[in-house]
This record gives sequence, structure tokens and C-alpha cells, in this order.
Amino acid sequence: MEINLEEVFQQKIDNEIKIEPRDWMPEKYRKTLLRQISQHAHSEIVGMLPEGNWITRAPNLRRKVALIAKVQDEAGHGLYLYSAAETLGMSRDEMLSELHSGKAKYSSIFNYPTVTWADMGAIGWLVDGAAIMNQVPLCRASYGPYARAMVRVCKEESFHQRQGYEIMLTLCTKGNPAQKAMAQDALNRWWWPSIMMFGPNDEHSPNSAQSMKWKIKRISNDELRQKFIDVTVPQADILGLTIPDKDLKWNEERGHYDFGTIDWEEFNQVVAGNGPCNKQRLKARVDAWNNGEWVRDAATAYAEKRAKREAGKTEAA
Ligand code: BYC
Repeated sequence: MEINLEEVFQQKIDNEIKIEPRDWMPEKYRKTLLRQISQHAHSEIVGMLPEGNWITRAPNLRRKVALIAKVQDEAGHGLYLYSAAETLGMSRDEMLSELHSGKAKYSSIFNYPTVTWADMGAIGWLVDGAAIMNQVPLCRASYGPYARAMVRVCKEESFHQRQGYEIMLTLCTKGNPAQKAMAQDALNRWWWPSIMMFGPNDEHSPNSAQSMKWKIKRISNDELRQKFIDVTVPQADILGLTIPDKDLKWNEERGHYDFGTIDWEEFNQVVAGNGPCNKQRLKARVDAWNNGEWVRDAATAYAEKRAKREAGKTEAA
């Protein structure tokens, strides 16, 4: 009897059995995962840049320590994710070269500038808040290495979200009018880009249907966006801030907030490389790669020297 590999694969997925690196998988599943996980990894390390920008200007030692820890966590997330992606057969160098050439995407959100300290609060609260909403379901993704990496990422993200919200709370409840205005201004600038993080509407999301069937994605872009809005509006109320959307209104019948139209033209432009900071972000990553070349060369030379010495010892024995 002939075994249909594709059917067996889908049955495993339907039965919630994780797919592991050595298991048979359709080529398109492997490619989809590589695309999503590598883009996710790139987002983590590019995501270090807007916040890294404020480490030297944090208002006190406690804030500085927390911000350094958060930015360092993002580097860790990038590493777990690159490792998970490598199990699918692409080297980290290849993935980075796709980032540097502009072939691989990273999250649109990191192409916006961080112009005041309140942006550190808004990013933690909104960007990490949106990231948690999107990433908790990924802890149940069908590919084992991705799902396991996401468990740890999500634990850290919830600390990030709280540190951001606490910055906003301090500015809004203990700050002077100028500090409260700074918090409102940050919300005004980060709200819509955060809503866009969830990706295109479901009917314009070319990858969703297949990714849901394969249980890489468990909840659709629009459903996640709605969930995020529903939990975030009351948080803005506690802060005494106004969300910059005149159409935002509780809909009793739906049991959700209605909200205004997203500017998809802005989203498409940012994804296409024409956002406010795309060029700056990519340049920072390429420069870091080039400036680190001597470190990589030295580490490789040292590893080779040690390997030779070890081989010599074995021969002599
Ligand atoms: N930005 O068919 P769709 C973080 C692309 S890290 C740019 O719905 P999919 C954090 C999409 O890639 C945040 N591109 O795609 C880090 C696709 O293009 P390609 C990152 C976007 O994959 C540091 C096309 O649009 N999180 O939170 O089914 C500090 C059509 O979309 C975006 C992840 O990466 C976007 N926002 O769904 C703080 C999570 N949205 O690839 C925080 C993992 C869509 O076909 N990724 N595109 O050329 C995912 O969950 C999914 O990939 C997405 C998109 C929901 C993002």
C-alpha cells in the first residue's frame, strides 16, 4: 500500500502532533515557516534599534537598567528564532544576507522614529502588547522548534509590556501637564502603526488560509487586531489618554469596539521600504554586520586553531 506523505502530514497537524525538523514536510510548509520565522527574527533585532536609541537618555538609573534589559531580551528573541529557522535548512548568514539586501521583510512598526521618552512607554505598552496578542497563539504553532521558542519569548514580552505601561502610567498620573501631553503625543503617533502590525485584512492576506490549515497561524490577522483593540481601549481610559480614532466606539451587539479605517497605503509604503526610517534601520544593521567582520574572522580562526590542536592530541594518543 502506498503511503501518501502529504495526507499523513496533515493528519498529524489535525491531531495536534508537532512537526519536528527531521520529519517529512511539504516544501511549501518549510518555505512558509522559513519566511515567517526569519522575518520574525529580523523584526526582533531591528526592533532593538528604536529603543536602543534611548538607553543613553533614560531619565534615571532604574529606567535605564530596565530598558537595557528589554533591548537585550530582543536580541535573545532574535537568537532563539534564528536557531529555530536554521533547523529548516537555511544558515543564519543566508538569512542575514536576505535582510541586508532588502529581500526579507521585518515588521513595519520598526520603521517609525522614537522622538521622545514617552515613545519608550508607548512601544512597550502598544507594540509589545500587540506582539503578545499575535505571539501567544504561536506558542501552539505546529512546528515544534518555533512553538517552543515562542513560549519563552512570550514570557519576556509580558514583562516588556508592563514596563512600557508603567512608564505611561507614571507620565500620566505623576507627570506635569507637559509630560502628560508627551504621553498623548506618543499614543497619537504609535496607535495606527501598532494596529497595522497585525498585517493586511483577512481578505487581503495571501498567506493566511494555508497557514491556518497548517496551524502555523491559529487566529486570523483581523481577529487578533480586534482582540488587541478591545483590551487596549480600557487601558487608555485608565491612563486618561484619548485614542486617536474618532470612529472608535463600543458596539454592544458585536461585543467589540468598532474602529476607523486603516490607512493601508501607509502600510504598503512602509513595507515596500518607504517608511520614515527604513533606510536608517537597514543601514544600521548592515554597518553592524560589516563592523563585526573582524570579530567573526577572529572567532573562526581561534576555533580552527583549537580544532587542529585537539586533532593533534588525538593522533598522538
Ligand atoms: N510588517 O499574508 P499575510 C516584536 C507581510 S517583533 C511587514 O497576512 P502572514 C517586537 C507578510 O510578511 C514583531 N510586513 O502574511 C520586537 C506578507 O509578505 P510576504 C514581529 C508584513 O505571514 C522587538 C504580506 O505582508 N512579529 O513584536 O500570514 C521589540 C502579506 O501578509 C506585516 C512577527 O513577526 C507587517 N506588520 O501574516 C518589540 C510574528 N504584516 O512575506 C516587539 C510572526 C504582514 O509574503 N509573524 N506583512 O512577502 C506573523 O504572525 C505573521 O507573519 C504576520 C503576517 C501576522 C506578521
